[in-house]
Amino acid sequence: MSEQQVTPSPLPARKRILSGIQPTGTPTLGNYLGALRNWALLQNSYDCLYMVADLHALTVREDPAALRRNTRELAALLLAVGIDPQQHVLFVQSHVPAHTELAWVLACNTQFGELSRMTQFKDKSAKHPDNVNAGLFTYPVLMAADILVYNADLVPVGQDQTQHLEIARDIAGRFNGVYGPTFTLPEGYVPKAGARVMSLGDPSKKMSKSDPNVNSFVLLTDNKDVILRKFKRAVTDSDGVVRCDPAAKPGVSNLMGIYAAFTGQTMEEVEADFAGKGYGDFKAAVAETVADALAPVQAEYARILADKGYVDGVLRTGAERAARLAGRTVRKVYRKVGLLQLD
Ligand code: AQP
Repeated sequence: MSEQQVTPSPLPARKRILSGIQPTGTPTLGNYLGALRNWALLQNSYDCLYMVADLHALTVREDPAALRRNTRELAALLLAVGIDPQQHVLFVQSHVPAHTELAWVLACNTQFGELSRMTQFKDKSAKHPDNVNAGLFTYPVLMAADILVYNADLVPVGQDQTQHLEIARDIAGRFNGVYGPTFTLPEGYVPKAGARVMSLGDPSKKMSKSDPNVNSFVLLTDNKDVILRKFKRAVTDSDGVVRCDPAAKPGVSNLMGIYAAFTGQTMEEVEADFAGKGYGDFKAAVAETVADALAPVQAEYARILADKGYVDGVLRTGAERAARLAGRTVRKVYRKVGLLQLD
């Protein structure tokens, strides 16, 4: 055999993706279809950083014990949907101080006017008029820091978050202009199958885990009976035909979207399958499909959550790896803006 070693040519560097989810409660079917299911798939093509965004959750008053519990449970759920902590990085935002360190510098490079135009600030302050705090206002700066601190190339965004990505790009571009090339300008990544799931109680609103109406959402941890009951009560219309028409039939169209997201069917195929059948049969079929799809995730979740030491170990390693990447950016930024660094 020849002594000569064959050096494999290096693989092309993969693009980096960052995404986060707030531990404001148990994720819903909306979080799953709109984000988590895609997060697992993206791991095949990108280097992924996934974070439990606990600092963002503080913009709304959270019960401290619930926040702590939700944070660990959410990490366990992310592992259960298939996030691979060996190949990718899974961490909790507050475990990596570089996010808040960078956020301050970025805040000093963000204009009051641009933050005042953010629609989410207007929406959330209307929703919580008794707690319009400064964190709610500067939230987009922290989000920009989350993205820029890792020089993420891509950020999966839903329609409601495009404004946040825009402001992150604006801040990065401005900083690069003043201090020289520092940050990668992140692009939005629109997932191929990124269904927006609407509330079961009011299909004009998105399904949200913090909705006070528990019948408006399906939680990823709901058992089959609960899922069947919630879909049975879902708001539809009086015309009794399973047909997709989001403007005239938002409730039925939403249920069709959920069904199609799991079966992989087109809306036409769903319509054909339920032609001549009533809403009762249709809702039961949607509920069965959802419950069957969630069952393996739920079993895996229970198994992982039972091993608290494992979950915490994953988060500790994830924080160390994230901090190494993020620390480099913060040091560079501190140097560029003129903060004295000691040898
Ligand atoms: N209804 C939805 N349909 C599709 N995608 C959704 N996402 C949220 N709701 C839907 C996506 O889930 C990811 C994580 O969201 P988040 O928890 O960080 O914040 P959110 O968007 O505010 O989600 P919720 O459930 O509505 O939380 P609360 O009630 O706390 O405000 C994001 O990618 C989001 O697009």
